[in-house]
Amino acid sequence: MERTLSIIKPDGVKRGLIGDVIKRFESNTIRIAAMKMVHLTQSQAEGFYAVHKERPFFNSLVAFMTSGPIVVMVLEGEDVIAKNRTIMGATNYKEAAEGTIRRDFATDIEKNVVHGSDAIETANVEINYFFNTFEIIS
Ligand code: IDP
Ligand code: MG
Repeated sequence: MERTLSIIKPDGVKRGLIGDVIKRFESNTIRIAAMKMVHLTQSQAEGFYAVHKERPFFNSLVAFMTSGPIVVMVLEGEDVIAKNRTIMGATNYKEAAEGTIRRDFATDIEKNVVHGSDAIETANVEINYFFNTFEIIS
């Protein structure tokens, strides 16, 4: 059993897509093991996206991620890291497969509705960034 971090980004929350996103996880036999809504500060967003700090879009990404509340979740299931990435679709919604969250809802390469961890190591780091042991329901 694997765990991954999922975020419904500020565009998804503002546009009323929380239910749509969660429905796609639950209908794909992914279990929500933890969930909360937070509004990131600048330093919290910079810390979360630290791996991207040299990228040209970093400042814009941080501004976007602090522009409103986000919903942060721990997803649990078999092969859930890859499975979530498949359900999300490609970073650029124009390249995302039919029926993925980003293809159906994203409006911009940056404002792409959801985040998902990309590997076991990053999933662990990202889950621990937002949740302590007592907040994750086994
Ligand atoms: P991912 O979210 O699909 O894993 P990453 O490459 O890790 O994609 O990028 C993190 C986030 O940074 C993306 O989800 C998106 O919001 C933003 N981003 C990535 N590439 C670009 C870009 O070329 N322009 C603007 N924003 C970008
Ligand atoms: Mg990524």
